[in-house]
Parts: sequence; C-alpha cells; structure tokens
Amino acid sequence: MSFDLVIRRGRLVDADGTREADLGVRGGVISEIGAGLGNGGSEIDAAGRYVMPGGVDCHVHLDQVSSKGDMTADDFWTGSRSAVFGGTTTVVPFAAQHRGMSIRQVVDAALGRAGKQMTVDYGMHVIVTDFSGDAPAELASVAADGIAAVKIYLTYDRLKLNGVAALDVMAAARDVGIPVMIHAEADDLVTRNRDLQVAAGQLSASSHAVSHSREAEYAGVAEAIALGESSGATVYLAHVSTPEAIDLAIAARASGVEVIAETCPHYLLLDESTLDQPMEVAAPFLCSPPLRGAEDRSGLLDRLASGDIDLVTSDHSPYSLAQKLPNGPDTAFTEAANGLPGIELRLALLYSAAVEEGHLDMPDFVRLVAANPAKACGLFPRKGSLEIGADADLVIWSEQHHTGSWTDLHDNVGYTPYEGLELAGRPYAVISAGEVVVGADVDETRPGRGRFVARHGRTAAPR
Ligand code: DUC
Ligand code: ZN
Ligand code: ZN
Repeated sequence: MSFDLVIRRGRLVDADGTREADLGVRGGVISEIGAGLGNGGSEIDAAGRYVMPGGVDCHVHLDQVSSKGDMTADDFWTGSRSAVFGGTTTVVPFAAQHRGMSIRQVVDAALGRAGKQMTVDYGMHVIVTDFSGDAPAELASVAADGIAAVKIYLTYDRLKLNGVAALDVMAAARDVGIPVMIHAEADDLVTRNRDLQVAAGQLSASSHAVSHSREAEYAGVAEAIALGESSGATVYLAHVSTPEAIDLAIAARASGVEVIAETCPHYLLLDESTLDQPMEVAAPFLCSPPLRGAEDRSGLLDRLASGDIDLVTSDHSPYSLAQKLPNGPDTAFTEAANGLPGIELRLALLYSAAVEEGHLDMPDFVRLVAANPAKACGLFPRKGSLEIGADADLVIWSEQHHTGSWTDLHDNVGYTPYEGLELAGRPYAVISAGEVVVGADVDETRPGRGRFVARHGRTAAPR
C-alpha cells in the first residue's frame, strides 16, 4: 500500500492558488501530490470539492479566567472539539498571568491541562500583566520553549501595563523574536466615557459601545504602533474593528514598523444596532472593541481583499448567559462578561461574508484563516500549507448552505450570536495529522490526541 490515506481529484487550494490533484498522506504528513497516485489504506473522493489546509485560530480564550474573574465556558477539550468540527485543526489559546503570578508556572500549568484535553494540535501564547521580578527571565524561558506570542493590554484595570512595563515587554519580545499581541484601546478614553455613562445612570448595552468608542481604538492602535516603533518589536494588533485603525497600520508599515493586523468574523457580520436592545437580548453581543456599523464592515472587507488585514481569528470568548447576565435583565454593561464565542463557525462566517459575496477568492480565504495565522505564530509551513512534509491537517470544504444554530455546534456556551443567520460553506470532512476526525457520521475527537506545536524561529509579519 502506497499511502495511509489518499484524497482523490480534489481542488487543492492553498494561499498561492488552486490545482486539481490527488493528495497522499503517510505517517500523518502530506507525502505526495499529483495525478493518479497509488492506493491508500483509505480513500476519499473529493471530486468537485476544495481541499485546503486546516484552519489555524491563533486568538481563542479557553480554560482562562477573565479580568472580571469569569472562567470561560469552554475548556481545552470542548473548545478544541468545537474548533475541529468547524474546520480548525490548530488552536493557539492563552496562558494568562494575573498579577503576582509566575509566567513560568502559568504556562506550565496551561500546557499540562492542554496536553490532557486538546483534540487537535495547539500552540500557546502568554498574557503578561506583571513584568516585575523574575518575569523577564521567565518570558525568555517560555519563548525558548516555543510560546508563540505575548499578549498585553492597554486597558482594563486588572490587566493593563503602564507605558514603561509595556516597553519592557516589547523589548524583551523583540530580543527573543516573538510578536506582541496588543489589546489596543486607550484606557483614558474608555474609562472616562464609562464613568460618564455610569454617573448619568446610562447602564444599558449601548453604553458599552459609547465607552469603547472608535476614537479609543484609534488612540490605542496609535500607542501600540509607537511602542513597536520605539522598541523594534513586531506589533500584532488584536481584534481590529475599524478600517481607520487598519489605515494607521498601513502607514506604520510604510515607515518600517512590523505590524500584523487581525480582525474577527463578528466585525464582518454583526451590527452595532444589536446593542440598542434590552440587556437580556444584547448581552451575548457585548465585546471589546464593540460591534460597529455597515461602513466599517465594508471598509474591513476592502482591507481583507487588499491584504492589509493579515488574518481572521475568532477571538472565541465563551461565556454562558449566566456570566453575561449576572443580575438578569438588570445587569449593567459594566457587569456583563465581555466577548463573543465563534470558534466553530469562523470559517463558515468568513466564507459567507467574503467568498460567497465575491470579495475574496479561495486562496485569499486560506491565507486569512490558515496560512497567515500559522505564520504569525511561527508554525508555517508545518501548519497552514499543503507543502510536502507538512502535517496532514486538511479540510474538505462543502459549499452547502445552512442556518446558524447553537444546537449544531459543539461548544459549551449555550447560545451562538449567529443563531438564524443564513450561512454558506462548512466542512465536509476534517483531517488532523492524517486521521479523519470529523465527517458524515464520523466523530473521532478524543481528549489528548492533540500535540503541542512549538513556534520555530523568529516570527515576522506575514507579508
Ligand atoms: N479582549 C479579547 O481579546 N477578547 C475578549 C475581550 C477582550 O477585551
Ligand atoms: Zn483583547
Ligand atoms: Zn481575545
């Protein structure tokens, strides 16, 4: 027998283009691509379907305690299982250092739990909120072990770093060759707007959007870019919600700053008017930065097509309705858990918003959901490519239309913000390390089958 698995006559698509060929897998890696390959131990007929690298989601919150003290509804098992059902075969969550904790210990503990629970391969980032004492040495040590990036916050009282500490993290990250993911909203603007809303008794969901204004994002992104410019570190702008903030990144790149820009499906599909409803309806849609308007969505789609936005991640932030509404319908916007779930529908959402609508072609799609996220995490070409020798993490894609419904999903959240939305595209089968894990009547997910994949080398912006 020549191969463990042969996928026949698929339309193979990677970030560089599309071709029709057979793909042979041996020992969990892609071993040959061509016409008329020999027999496989198992075979899949993919005629008329796209075969693409598995999705890489490098912004997901699993098994993580938020700044408000909420534990995410998904752990590494439920989150990674939900991911693979949606076509994501590599996830990169965060080990979160809260103040006073050791970076080394939080990373080791997260990797230990992930090793037991993850059903697909994974990397790990570390959130740093306290860079005193042994933290610089510990960051260097976890970076040497293959941590993908460090994340810092410019806002949130319990997370934010002051300017000096932020610059220290940036310089340390530059020295070890990892990007700094930045939650880029200016704290002064967010805090002042929030306090004014609270003082005026304006506690509804729309006041959250007033607090997290677009100006707060512009100012945060400008600060993040300045941190990158003065330190020489690669800036990874997390969850950008406005085209104007992307334009700041474009200008910064032109003057030599390394900037990776990310957006998320909720900024491409959902509208800020959702927040004008009573809290019990709006709370599931509260995230930071908040949902924006139609012009923003169209501007983001343009910048996805032009290549100015590098990647689309889910920012999966899974909180239950009880965490969203701790005081029921009387919950104030300051009390609701912050963030949207979306790990399973990420590919279907981007496909629906951008490919089906003619803004992007399939190689663009692969670039945004797989190749560039893998590059941003130092995992390419092992992940996010169809190169010979790459891990056989593959999605056979169906263009089938379907309706978003939480009952079809595999997360532990209890709702989806995309309930009832007409969607195009979903996985027909998902292969992880050469094993068909998800398909029609196939569910081979199991805790612990995923492997830690270390970042290799210095990470540069994927362009
Ligand atoms: N930042 C994130 O990265 N995710 C969820 C909420 C937030 O503020
Ligand atoms: Zn953030
Ligand atoms: Zn996030």
